[in-house]
Formats: sequence, structure tokens, C-alpha cells
Amino acid sequence: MSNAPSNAPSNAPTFTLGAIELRRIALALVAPFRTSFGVETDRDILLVRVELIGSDGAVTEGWGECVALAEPTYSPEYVDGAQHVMLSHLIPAVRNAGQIDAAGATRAMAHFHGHPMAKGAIEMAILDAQLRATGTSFADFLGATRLTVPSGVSVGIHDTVDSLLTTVQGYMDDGYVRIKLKIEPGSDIEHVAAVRELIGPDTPLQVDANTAYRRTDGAHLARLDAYDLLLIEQPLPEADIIGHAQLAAEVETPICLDESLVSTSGTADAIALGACEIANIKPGRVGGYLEAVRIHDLCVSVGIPVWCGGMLETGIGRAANAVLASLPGFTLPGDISASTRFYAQDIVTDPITIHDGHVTVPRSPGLGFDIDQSFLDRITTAAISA
Ligand code: OSB
Ligand code: MG
Repeated sequence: MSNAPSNAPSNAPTFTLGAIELRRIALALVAPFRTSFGVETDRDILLVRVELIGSDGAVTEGWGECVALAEPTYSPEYVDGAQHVMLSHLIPAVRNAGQIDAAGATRAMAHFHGHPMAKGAIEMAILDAQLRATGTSFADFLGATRLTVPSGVSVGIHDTVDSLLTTVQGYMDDGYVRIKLKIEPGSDIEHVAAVRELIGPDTPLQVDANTAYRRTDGAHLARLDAYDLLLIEQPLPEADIIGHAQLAAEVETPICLDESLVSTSGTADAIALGACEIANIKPGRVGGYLEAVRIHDLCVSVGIPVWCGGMLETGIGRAANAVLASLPGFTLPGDISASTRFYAQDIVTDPITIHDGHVTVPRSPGLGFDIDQSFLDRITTAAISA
């Protein structure tokens, strides 16, 4: 169990908030990424830069990445909305709180409903600065001891089985230890069968439907049982917890929730109802890394395996995800692929790479990255001080 950041006020040093800057950056994906909810080709990413002022007057910078996509297709949040709620509501509330640390900032935003990705990005920037100011790595802060984590890759929906197989073979050659296929009705059984045939029986394989099926699809999805999948991720709409429980009874392959899990208490309920046999933990979706750790701890306590999901993050989010995924309950490979899987050039100086299918857990002070300031400046489309 990690030394979980709790809801109680911590004894960590507190800081005063200095300057805050929101940055929008434009980054092209190396290839289109298609899911059942749409196609991503270019990212429009919102970053948060904070300055924390310590009791000795020293100023430390920290960065957070908001994982909201450009459109509200994965969840209700979208990048313009996240920027708006930060500027109009969240940042003023955090400023108003006075002396803070990351957990205190999150408490100061808690009375606002929703907007977990926006809140999570602010918490993340403050956490990064707080850790840098105290010379602490995120891994030490969490009590995470594993030095590397296995690297899985998420593969978008392809128009043809042939093109899918070419893509998957490329990732096999890169050394990924687990393949995740995006699926939707019409691009599922045949695609999974062909990929299983290509990669053989020993490479872990799983699928992600991003809510594309309905309760009545149990018999259809049970056909996937023939391909020895690790899990089926989020087959039904996010609110349909009972439907997932019904499906879990009909389908042998474990049902994993992504979109449905937005808090620790909701995760506990989904598990109790039999709807969540495996949990995908994404910090942005649940309001930040501190809540993500609490969900991890809950899952460990009730014996539910977890893995770390991804949201096409840059090197900022991917570094922090790699650290999170080194907690002991993350027993399945995460969507923690190399930076080059999505981006030709990253905004950090030390992008995530994979060696023998694994990613080294960063251990530098802060969340585990350093910004490539000149590249970041070149791709900045807007900078707003808040
Ligand atoms: O459902 O896991 C998902 C990307 C964007 C939005 C939702 C999802 C994904 C992925 C990407 O599958 C995984 C990654 O970032 O490597
Ligand atoms: Mg998913």
C-alpha cells in the first residue's frame, strides 16, 4: 500500500501561489488515432504552469497537463471548456485558499461539480512544483519502488484487417509487451481473431470499445472469449453500471471500466455491483493523481487488478503516469507507450522510451520530466496568465 495522500490536511510544507500561466500547444500525431468516438489527428493541448513561493521566498515552477480532448467525445470535458473553468472558477478558488500544497489546492476546488480533467491539471502543476521545491521524486512521494514498468500500446481502429496487422506487427517489432485494440461494432471479432493469429497465444491482448455496445450485445461480445483476451474495456455507456454487471455475468473475459470510473466511491460501488472486474485508472478522468492513488489503494484492498490508462499525453503526463504505474497494485501493463508512438518530437528533454518492452520509472525531483522550453515555445498557440 502506498503512503496514500488522504483527504486530511497533510503535514507537507505549504506554499503561496505565484504566477500561473495557461499554455495551449499544437502537436500533430504521427498517425491518425481512431476510436469508436472519433478520429484524432492533431492535438490542441492545454498545459498549466504554476510558480510556488516557499516560506523562504524561493520560487519553484511546476507543470501540469490537462488531458481534455478538443471535443467532448470521450467525456463531457473539452479543452476550451477546461480553460474557461480554470480561469473563471478553479484558479480563483485556489488563489483564495491562501497557503496551499497539491492536496490543499484540490480541496479548494472540491465544491465545484465535475471538471476532473481541469482540476487534475491544476493539482498536477502544484504537485510538480511542490516536489521540485522539496527535492522529492514523485516515486518517493508515493512510496513506489519498482524501477521499470511494462509498456502496452493502444492501437486505433483500422479500415482493413491488413492495415491493422501491419500496424500491430510494427508495435511487436518495437517490443511492446501488450497490445490493446480499439473496437466497435463491425470492427471487432474479425480484427481480434486476425491479431491473435499474428501475435500468437503468448502476447497479452485486450480490447477497448469506448462505450460502443449496448446491453443486448452480450452474446456477440462473448464471441471474444475464444481469443484469450486480458479484458474488455468499457463496452457500454459510462452510466450503465448495471449493464456492465450483466455483461460480466454473460461474458467470460473480464470486464474493465474506464469512462465509468470517476471517483473512489463510484469505483467501490461498481466493484460491489460486479460491474468492474479490472480497473483502468486515468488520473485526469478522476480529478488528479491523488485520487488515482486512492482508487489504486481501494482496488488493492478488494483484490481488483488495475492498470494505468492513457490520454495521448505528452512527456509531462506520460512521466507522471509511469511513476503512478509503478505502484504495486498496477499488476497489468499500462497504456504507457514510447513518446514516438504519438509524437515526432516531445515537449520534454527526456521523452519516454521503451527497452525490452519496459519504461524506466523517472526518479528526478518533481513528477519526472524536464521541459524542452525552446520547442514548447515554438508550438505554443496561446499563453494566458491567470
Ligand atoms: O479509452 O483509453 C481510452 C486515448 C484517448 C481517449 C481515450 C482512450 C485513449 C487511449 C489511448 O486508448 C491510450 C494512450 O494514451 O496510449
Ligand atoms: Mg479506454
